[in-house]
Amino acid sequence: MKIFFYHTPELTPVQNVADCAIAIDVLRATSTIVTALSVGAEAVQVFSDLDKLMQESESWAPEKRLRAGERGGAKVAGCDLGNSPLDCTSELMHDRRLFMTTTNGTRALEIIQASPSVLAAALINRRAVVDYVVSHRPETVWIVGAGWEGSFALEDTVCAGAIAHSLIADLNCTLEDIAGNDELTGAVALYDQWKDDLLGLLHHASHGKRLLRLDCQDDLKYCAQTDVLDVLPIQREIGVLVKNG
Ligand code: 3SL
Repeated sequence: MKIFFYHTPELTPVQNVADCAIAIDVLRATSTIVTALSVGAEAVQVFSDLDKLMQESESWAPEKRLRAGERGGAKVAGCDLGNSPLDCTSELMHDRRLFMTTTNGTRALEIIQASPSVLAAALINRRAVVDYVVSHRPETVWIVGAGWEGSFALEDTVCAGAIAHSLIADLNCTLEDIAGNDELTGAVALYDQWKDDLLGLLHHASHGKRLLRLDCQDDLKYCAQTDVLDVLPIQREIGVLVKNG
């Protein structure tokens, strides 16, 4: 197995696909997707384009849908929700489809949607992602960070490192055996340095600081937790993620 990490959707190759592709947006899109499915959302359907989201969701009965829209960290006017995982209560989500667009995370999912196996990962569901990869043994794995508008993000990189770190232990191999590119080696080094203070790292991250300015300190605390939800979002049809199993 070879694992490649790409810091942003823009840096991800488009001419071929991996056997398994994993999108990460710790702050906060993939953390929100995992949480929404954990409390009973029927599915999460992702869009990079707000107009397309509005069009597609229009054909759903209002009691069966929710629209989540985020730009620049803030809720988009006309949507029911922004992008806080803490808004995902079972009362709200139960049996509804969450139609979602965010600045970067939904773009990361879109860029890998042609892969035969598309997963959404965050720190909160790292173990579920690792278990899937260990049991399916794909030959090539791409991990794609959402980043922020084309730039590197510490929180996505540390999560890629956390996934690789566990895979190395579970597959009983070395970093050299599985690292497909230098970015993955860098991600594992970042995780090794910060694994005991992930919340501290999120406070250093530029998007973490942006969210703190928007008063989202509880979101950071929530998203910094590791392995707390045994939920694996997997793409069932293009753009539609459901709970695996
Ligand atoms: O960029 C994104 O996709 C979002 O996750 C950003 S935010 O955390 O909702 O601000």
